[in-house]
Amino acid sequence: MQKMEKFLDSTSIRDDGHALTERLDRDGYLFIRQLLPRDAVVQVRTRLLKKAAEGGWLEDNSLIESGIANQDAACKDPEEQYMKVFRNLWADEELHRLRTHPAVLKFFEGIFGEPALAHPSFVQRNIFPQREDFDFTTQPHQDKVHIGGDTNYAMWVPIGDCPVEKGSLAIAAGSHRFGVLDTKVGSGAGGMDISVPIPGQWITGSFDLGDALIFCDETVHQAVPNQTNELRQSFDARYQPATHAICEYALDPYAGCGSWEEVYSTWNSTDQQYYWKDFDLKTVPQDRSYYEARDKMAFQMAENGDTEARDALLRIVQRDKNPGKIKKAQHLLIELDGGSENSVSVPG
Ligand SMILES: O=C(O)CCC(=O)C(=O)O
Repeated sequence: MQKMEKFLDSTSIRDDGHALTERLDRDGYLFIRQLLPRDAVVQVRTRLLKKAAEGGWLEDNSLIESGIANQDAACKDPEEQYMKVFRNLWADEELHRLRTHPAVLKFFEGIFGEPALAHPSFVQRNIFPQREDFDFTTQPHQDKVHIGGDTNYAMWVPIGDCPVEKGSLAIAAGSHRFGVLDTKVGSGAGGMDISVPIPGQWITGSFDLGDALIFCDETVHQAVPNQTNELRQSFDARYQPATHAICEYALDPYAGCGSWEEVYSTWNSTDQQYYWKDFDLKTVPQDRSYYEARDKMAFQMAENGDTEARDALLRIVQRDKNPGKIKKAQHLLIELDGGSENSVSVPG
């Protein structure tokens, strides 16, 4: 693993919106200790580990709370094997309420100087340990190409203590000042990796329960490999001033997780359901140009037998609205997998 410096700790200025904004503009990130109450994170950790165990992701002969991964079940988003278990984790009502916790909204309101909107869509991640036969970690990327809308800020929170070797997030500090960088097909977020030299200085650090990392949508970031034997669980949510434009797509549940009605049918309480409908939101369509470029490259690569195109093709099958592209991606996946249709998930 490449050697990185440590995050600058901004906890001492957490109540000073002006100082936070200045630092965010300068470095592209903020690291805040105990932004979320420890107990609230512990509660979500317990619930998600139980669901992970039920899905076969944890080692049979170990305590659930230790979170030891069952390496035979190692898988990743967007594989169907992953999605089957993941949907239940993503829908968790206490997880949803953690990202709209009053302490978090107050923190962002201090920065924005107006009410903060938490995007309805967010990501929950489960990263299996790195092994010879399973090696997946999030590659360097910027969120802007995926999230769209006006400038928004991510908050990354590990659901459990996360020493660097468990796969912490790393930030290229200062990289947000260079605009949107070129991408290529890859296994990173949205099946895209950055294809040009990355500006800024890579930094990372260990997280205790409740610590949070905030960064803007043009800050390049990646995860370091999970070198423990535990499942690394985290969530990343996005926040913006409520009066700014939000991409329509950010109002939907995470891709592959069904409709809001389906998600909410699993909840015991209506607290926080459809909370964004209380805002007078300005929406903009998704800028699909980055995905269209990715898909063109992925089709070409797959036609040349390059299996690196696989994740991008799976994403087309699962998420694209164009039936012609879906059919083509399904066909190429079958060819890449040597004629097996088992691994191709067809959107419902
Ligand atoms: O948790 C990870 O591995 C990646 C997180 C990420 O890419 C994000 O927060 O935007």
